[in-house]
Amino acid sequence: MKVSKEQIFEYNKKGLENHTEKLDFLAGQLTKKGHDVASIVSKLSEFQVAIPSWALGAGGTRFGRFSHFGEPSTLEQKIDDVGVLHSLTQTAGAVSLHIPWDVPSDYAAIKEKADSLNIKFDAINSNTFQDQKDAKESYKFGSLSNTSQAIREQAIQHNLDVIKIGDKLGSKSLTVWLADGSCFPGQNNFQTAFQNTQNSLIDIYKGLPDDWKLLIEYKPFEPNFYSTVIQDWGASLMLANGCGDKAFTLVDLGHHLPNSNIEQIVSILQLKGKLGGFHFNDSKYGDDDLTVGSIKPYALFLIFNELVYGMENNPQNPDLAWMIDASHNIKDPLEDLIQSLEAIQEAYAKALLVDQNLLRAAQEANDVVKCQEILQGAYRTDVRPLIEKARLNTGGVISPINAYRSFNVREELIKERGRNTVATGL
Ligand SMILES: [Mn+2]
Repeated sequence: MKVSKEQIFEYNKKGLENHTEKLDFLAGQLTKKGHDVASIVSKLSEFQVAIPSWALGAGGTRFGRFSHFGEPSTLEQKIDDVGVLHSLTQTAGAVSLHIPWDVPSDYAAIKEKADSLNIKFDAINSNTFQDQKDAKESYKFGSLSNTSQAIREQAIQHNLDVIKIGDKLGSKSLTVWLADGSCFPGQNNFQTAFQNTQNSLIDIYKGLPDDWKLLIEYKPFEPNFYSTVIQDWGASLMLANGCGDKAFTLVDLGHHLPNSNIEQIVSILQLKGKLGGFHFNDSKYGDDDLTVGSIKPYALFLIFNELVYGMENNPQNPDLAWMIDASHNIKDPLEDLIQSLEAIQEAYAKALLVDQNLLRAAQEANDVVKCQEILQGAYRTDVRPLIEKARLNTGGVISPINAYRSFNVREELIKERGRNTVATGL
């Protein structure tokens, strides 16, 4: 299934007049306020978010999984699906693979396919949170932190193998998320578990090519419910600092206890040059992996406001690896991802409308009311015409969900792949 340029052209014709009318009005208003509309639109066009390979199939819960039919069952098909997303939205120009779920059988063919669809290979993810078929050792009681040297060595070797796979595809970073921890008080010696993890990460770090980064992701709980070895940004940052300059903290929006101030976390990590990547999702209670922006869009905007500030003011922080880390079991996975991509772009566009000079002046004057007015003024702006324009400028469609449905993408995928396909992943 491929969406052709002709299809997109014909589709856009129908909505063009309405779009232009809305854009002209908004652009006029924004220009009067001193915004450079063309520059905002071009920043939106440039912003690319990686799609995790596992989100292309319906997500599961520990109670069950409902297939959405026509799911990709091979890596080739997963890349095809990202290609569909990218051709509609022009903002999904990268894929993030999970090993061992996505080991290519033919590297040249996979690279060629991705190139032809303008898809890059972003951060590659290792997996030591479940046992693999034929594995000698089990991760039941942890991987990089395990008390057994043989188990730690197996987990380290897996990460080194993942780096090699990523290197062949053009990835430039390895993301490590560990499920390691304990379910009951007394089960783990916290210090031993942390020190083992540090030493294991150093061994992995030594295997990184010079131009690679190691991204260390944290999460407070689940699947362990008493302690997690890398529980928060502080633990992640200590481990990254213990590895070296190429190691960074990765923030996943859903990996926080309720009401954590995530915008403050990303802000200070950028100040210290240690924010390596960001995973998007949304949640009501825990790591719910809900569609980005579906529950707390204002919180997402506040996070983006800090990310934009950091991108503009913190040259000491490297470019970030952006990835959606969400998937649900009752939506069409591709529609879910389109909604997430749109929510990300909306939050980004609104953050770009915050007048940083005006905000700084209000902060200096301790004008608390003005500070809030500036942030909420940007947030309340309907920026959708800007996003439509960014998509149109790069060959995408005005309205991705609407186009996806009118092109009958899912029906076509079911015709090609059948109803009983199941994507690899959780
Ligand atoms: Mn994540």
